[in-house]
Amino acid sequence: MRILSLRLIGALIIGVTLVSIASSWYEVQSQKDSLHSDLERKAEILGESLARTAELYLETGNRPGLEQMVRRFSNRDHLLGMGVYGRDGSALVVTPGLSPVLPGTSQPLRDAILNDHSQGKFTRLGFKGVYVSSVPLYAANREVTGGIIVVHDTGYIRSEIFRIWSRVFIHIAIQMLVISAITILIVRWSLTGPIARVAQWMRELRTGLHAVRPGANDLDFLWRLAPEVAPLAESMRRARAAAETEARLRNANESEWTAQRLADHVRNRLDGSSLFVVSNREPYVHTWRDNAIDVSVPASGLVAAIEPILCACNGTWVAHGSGDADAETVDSHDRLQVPPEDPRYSLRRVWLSAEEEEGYYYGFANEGLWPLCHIAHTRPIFRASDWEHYYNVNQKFAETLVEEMAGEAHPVVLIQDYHFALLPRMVKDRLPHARIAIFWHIPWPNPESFEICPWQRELLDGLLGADLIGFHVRAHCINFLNTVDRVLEARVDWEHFSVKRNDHQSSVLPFPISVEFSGETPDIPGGIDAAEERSALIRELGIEAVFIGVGVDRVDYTKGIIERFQAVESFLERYPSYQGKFTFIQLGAPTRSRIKRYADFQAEVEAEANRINARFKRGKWRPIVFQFRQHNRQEVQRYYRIAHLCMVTSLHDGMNLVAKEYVAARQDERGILILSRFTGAARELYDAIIVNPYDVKSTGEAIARALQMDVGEMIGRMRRMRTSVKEHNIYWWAGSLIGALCELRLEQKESAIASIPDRIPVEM
Ligand code: GDG
Repeated sequence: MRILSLRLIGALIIGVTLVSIASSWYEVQSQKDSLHSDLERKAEILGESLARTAELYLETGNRPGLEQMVRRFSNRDHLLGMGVYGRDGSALVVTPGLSPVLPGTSQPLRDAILNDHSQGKFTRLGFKGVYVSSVPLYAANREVTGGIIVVHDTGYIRSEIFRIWSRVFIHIAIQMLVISAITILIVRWSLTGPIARVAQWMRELRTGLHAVRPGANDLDFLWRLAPEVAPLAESMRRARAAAETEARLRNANESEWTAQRLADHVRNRLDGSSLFVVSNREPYVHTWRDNAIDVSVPASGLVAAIEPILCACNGTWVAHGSGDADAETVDSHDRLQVPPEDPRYSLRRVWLSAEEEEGYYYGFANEGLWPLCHIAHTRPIFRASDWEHYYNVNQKFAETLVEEMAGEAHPVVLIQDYHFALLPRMVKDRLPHARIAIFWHIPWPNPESFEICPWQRELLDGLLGADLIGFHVRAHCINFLNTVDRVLEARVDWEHFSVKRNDHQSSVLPFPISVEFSGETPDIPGGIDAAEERSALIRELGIEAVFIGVGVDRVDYTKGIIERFQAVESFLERYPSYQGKFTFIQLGAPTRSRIKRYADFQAEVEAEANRINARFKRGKWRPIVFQFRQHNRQEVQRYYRIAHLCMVTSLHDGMNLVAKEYVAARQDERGILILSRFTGAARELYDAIIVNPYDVKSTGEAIARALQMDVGEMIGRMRRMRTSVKEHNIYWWAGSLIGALCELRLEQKESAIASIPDRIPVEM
C-alpha cells in the first residue's frame, strides 16, 4: 500500500508540476513581452525628448547645458546613462563610465544617423542586460547632425521574472504538500481501511473467530470482489462448521449424518455411476426483477438433501423450468451449472406449455392425485384431458432423461413425487440397465379409496417400472402393496416388501424424510433469549399477548388449519383465563391458488380467523393472527424459536416437515409440539402431544396441557424429540434411500433389504 501511495503521489505531483510550469512559463513570457514593449515605448519617448533638448543646446552652442542634461539623466529610473554624438560618431558628451562601452561607431547609432530613424535594441554590456535606443539629432534645416544614445538597465525585468518564477515554485511546493496529504488520506479512507477490514474479516473466518462482516461501504468499494468474497467466506464458514461437526462426531464416536458424510457415503455407493434426480420443482429459479435476473432457491428440504449428493458426484437434476428468466440462463442444451456461486452439477430444464402445466400439474397431479392420496374429504377431479397432459409430460421428462443418460453404463435415477408416477416405467422400458427409485412424498391411500381413479392400473404399472418405491412410513407401503395386489396381476412378496411383475422386481420400502439438524445453523444466532425475541416480535405485530402458539403451512385443505383455529376457539372458551393472553399465529403460504378449491379454502381460512377474532378480541389482543404470505426461512425460524407451542393438525400428511423443523429449531429445549396422529411424523415424534384434529375439543385441551406443562417434562420431551430428529435427519434419509437403491443394483433383492433404515417406524 505504501508503494501504491508513493506511486499515486509521484504521478500526481509530476502531472501537476508539469501543468503548473507550462502555464507559468506562458504567463512569464507574456509578462516579459509586456515589460519589454513598455521599456521600448518609454525609451523612445525619453530619447525623442532628450534629442530635442540636445538639439537646442547644440544649436546655441551651450555645451555646459548639454553636459548638465547628460549628468542629470544618468543613473536614474533604470537609466544607465546616455551619449551625444556628432554625425561622424565623435562623442560630444557621454555619461562618465559609459564612454568605453558606448563608442560613437556603435551599430544602433550608425543606423539611426544613416536611416534618419530612431533605433532600439536589447543587448548586453559586459554582464549587464541593457536596452540601447538611438535617436538622430537634427539641425534647424532638418539635416541630421548626429545622434543620441540612451541606455536603460533591463535588470529590473529579470528581477521581475525571477520574482514570478519564485512565486510559481512556492505554489508548486504548496500544491505538492496538499496533494500528498489528500492522496494519503484518500488511500487510507478508501483503500487501506476497507481492505484492512475485509482482510481482518477473512482472517477471522480463517481462524474461526466470530467473524464480523465489514459494512456495506467497505464491500461497496470492493464491488467486483464482494460477490466472490462473500460466497468464499460462506464456503469457508460451512467447511469449517462441517469439519468441526465431523471432528465432534468422531470424538463423541457418534454417527450423525452430515452433508459431507452423505456425499462420501453416496460417492462410495455409486462407485462411479452417475446420479440423475427428477422433480417437478427446480432447485434454482431465475426470475426478472428490476431489469436484472435474480436467482432464488425454493424453500425446501429436498434441495438441502439432494444438493450435496449431486455436488459430490457431478450429477444432473432434471426439472421443470418455471422461472420467467429460466430460458435466458441455460445453454443451447437447456442446461446450466449450479450452484451459481460454485457450479458442481448440471441442472437440465424441461419446458412446459401453459396448457401442459395446467393439465399435468394443476389438473391431474393436484386436483386428482393429491386429494385421492390424502383422505381429507375433498373430492378428486379426474379429467381425461388432464390425464393426457400428465401422460405427455411424463413422456417428455422420460425423453429428456434418456437423452441425458446417453452413454451412461450404470445410471442411477431418483424420481421425486406424485407428478411422475408414469416415469419409472417409461425410462425402464428404454433403459433397462438404469437403476430407478421413486419417492412418493404424499400418503398412499387404502385400495378402496385409490380405485376410484380411472387410471389406477396405468399409475401402478408406471410406478412398478422402478426398482425401488419409497414412502415415508410403513403403513403407506402396506397400502400400496395392497392396492397392487388388488388391481394388477403381480406377485406381492409380503415378507420382503416387494412386487414381482413381468420378471421385474420392485422393492417398496419406508424412508421417513426429515430436516437438516444442526446445533448452530446460520439462521439461528446463538445466545438470543427467546423471551426477548418473543416480546420484540409481539411488538412488531402490534398486538398484546403473553403466550404464543404457531402454525406454519401452505394454505392447503389437508393441513387442518380451520380445525386448528376451532381448537383455539374451544380452548379459549374452556379456559377463559387465557383470553387476552394466548395468541395463535398462523403463517400461511399461498399455494396453488389457481385451483378453485384452494382459492375457496384460503377465503374460508381467512373468514374463520375473522369470525373467531371478532368473537374474542379485546384491545390490542387477538386470539388469531393469520399472515397469508410467503415468509422467508429466517422469518419462519424466528417464529419457531419464540413459540410456546407449535400446532401441526394435518388431516392427512405423508410426513410433515414443520413438526421436525420446530423441534430442530428449539436449541433451548423448550416448546411443545401438538401433532396430528394422521401425519407420518407422529410415528416418530412420540413425545409430541398427539391429537386427532377432527376432535376439536380435545385438540383445544392439548393447548391447555401444553401451556400448563411442567418445565421439566417439557424439556424431557423436547430433548428426546431432538435426539430423534438429529439422528434421523435429512442426510440420513437421502443416504438410506440412495444406499438402498445402489444395493439393489449390486446384489439385487437381499442387499436391498439389508439396507432398509435400521429404524422402521411401527405401524399404527
Ligand atoms: C409434501 C408432503 C412431506 C411453509 N410455509 C412457508 C414455508 N413452509 C415450509 C415449511 C416446510 C414446508 O414448507 C412444508 O412441509 P410439509 O412437510 O408440511 O409439506 P408439503 O409441502 O405438503 O410436502 C409432506 C413433504 O412433502 C416432504 O416429503 O412431509 O407430507 O405433503 O419446510 O417450513 N417456508 C417458507 N415460508 C413459508 O411461508 N420459507
